[in-house]
Amino acid sequence: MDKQILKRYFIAGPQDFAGLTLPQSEQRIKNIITSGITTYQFRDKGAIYADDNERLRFAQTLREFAAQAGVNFIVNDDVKLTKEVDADGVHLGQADVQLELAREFLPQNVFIGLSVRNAVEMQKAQSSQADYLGVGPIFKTQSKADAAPELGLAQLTEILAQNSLPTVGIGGINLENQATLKRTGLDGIAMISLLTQTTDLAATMEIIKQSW
Ligand code: 3NM
Repeated sequence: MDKQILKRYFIAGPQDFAGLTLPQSEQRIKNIITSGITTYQFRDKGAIYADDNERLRFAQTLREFAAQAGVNFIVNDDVKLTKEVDADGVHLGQADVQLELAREFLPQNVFIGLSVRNAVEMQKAQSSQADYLGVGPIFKTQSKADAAPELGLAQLTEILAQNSLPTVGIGGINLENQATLKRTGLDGIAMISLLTQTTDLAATMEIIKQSW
């Protein structure tokens, strides 16, 4: 896997656009996909669709849009959907379908990301079949209700010292702390609210691009 694609990693689903309709969320995600990100992760926790077909169509539309924009498309958790939309990758949490099973189920060229939340998980992940890791939460996040305790910069640096896989950092990343993270050895930053809640997407992306 080319770790460059982790640089500016955007995550979102309809739940990240409070009060917007599905078509409105779709448009917002499309705007962010073309703003300068390198990867988009489709993560639709708790989203309400009319039926499974509507969800599949929504994911398929964004998958095709990302492909046209030259942005990698990763599905959160759902290996079946990953295959259905021919995604570039899938991202799994520690409690999701086991990595080995996902590896067997998915075509070989589909890469697999794994969330790690502490030193023990980081150690175990080194001998897993993960292609890349997501480590966090680094800072306090408003975007994930069941997030683990924040690592903070010192613990993040310590954990990264035992890591040899491509790794993206996540959790509470904002315009003030993103540049500092560059010095920890991460390959990229994963963001929800920094991009979904900005009032000036182009200016925000310009600042991020100076570091990432
Ligand atoms: N996963 P924001 S933190 C989806 O620690 C997610 O694994 C996390 O959102 C983890 O950029 C998180 O708004 C939410 O803080 C990140």
